[in-house]
Amino acid sequence: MSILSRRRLIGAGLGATTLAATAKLGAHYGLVPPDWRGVYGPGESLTYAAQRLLTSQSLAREFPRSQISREPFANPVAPLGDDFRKLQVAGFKDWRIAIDGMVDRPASWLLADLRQMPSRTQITSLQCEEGWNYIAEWSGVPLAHVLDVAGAASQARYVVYRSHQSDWWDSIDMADALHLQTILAHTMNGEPLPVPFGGPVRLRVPRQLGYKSVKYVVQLTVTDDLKKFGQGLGSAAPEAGYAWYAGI
Ligand SMILES: Nc1nc2c(c(=O)[nH]1)N[C@H]1C(S)=C(S)[C@@H](COP(=O)(O)O)O[C@H]1N2
Ligand SMILES: [Mo]
Repeated sequence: MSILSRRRLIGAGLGATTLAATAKLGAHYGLVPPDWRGVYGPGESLTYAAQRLLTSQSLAREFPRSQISREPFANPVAPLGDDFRKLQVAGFKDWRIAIDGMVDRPASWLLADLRQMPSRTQITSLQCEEGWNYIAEWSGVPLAHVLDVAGAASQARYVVYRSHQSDWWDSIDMADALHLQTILAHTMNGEPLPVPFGGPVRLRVPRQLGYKSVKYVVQLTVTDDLKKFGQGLGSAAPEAGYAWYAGI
């Protein structure tokens, strides 16, 4: 994109001439979030388009060890059910993560496979939309690595991810999916990721609010179209009134 058209897009937003004009430009550049028709739709489009243009490569803040929270807060989750318990009792040795959709090599990996893959360690903050946050060290496989191993298509635009908790699913665009801080975290503060924090594996998306860091991930689907999933809003979050794009 040329600097001039960048200015045009940002200028349209900052001048707030009309949100409709921004939405139109956003659509032209493929920067319209899937939930833009909601009550806050035009505003969300503006945030998403502006952040994507200005910060698509930027890093979420990383902290020194001394800043790790002594008492990280595990936000309670709905009961996990018997299937989950069985897997847990067996030490998650049969836990699988599948990848499908627009990939050359669909796969289903065991947790042990994941633990063999390259890993990145980062000390970042988890920020809930309700205002609290904590800092912890997470290690896991960069999502970019598994996308590479599976051979994600170059036309892919999003990765949809699902939890073992069937009502929890979300998606991110390729800028976040390929971002080096987006990891399938299996380790927290040097220990196997505890169940209350999403163990055995959660997707950590530190550039977005906590709800995008879905716990108990079992499936990744690469796609170019979010309309096919759920109500077509890209995530369970907008179905409950939260924004699909939750950049911080
Ligand atoms: N599967 C699943 N993932 C989830 C949730 C959940 O209830 N179920 N809660 C989300 C919300 S709202 C937040 S703020 C964070 C909380 O992460 P924490 O328990 O590590 O604090 O997890 C997110 N991921
Ligand atoms: Mo949250």
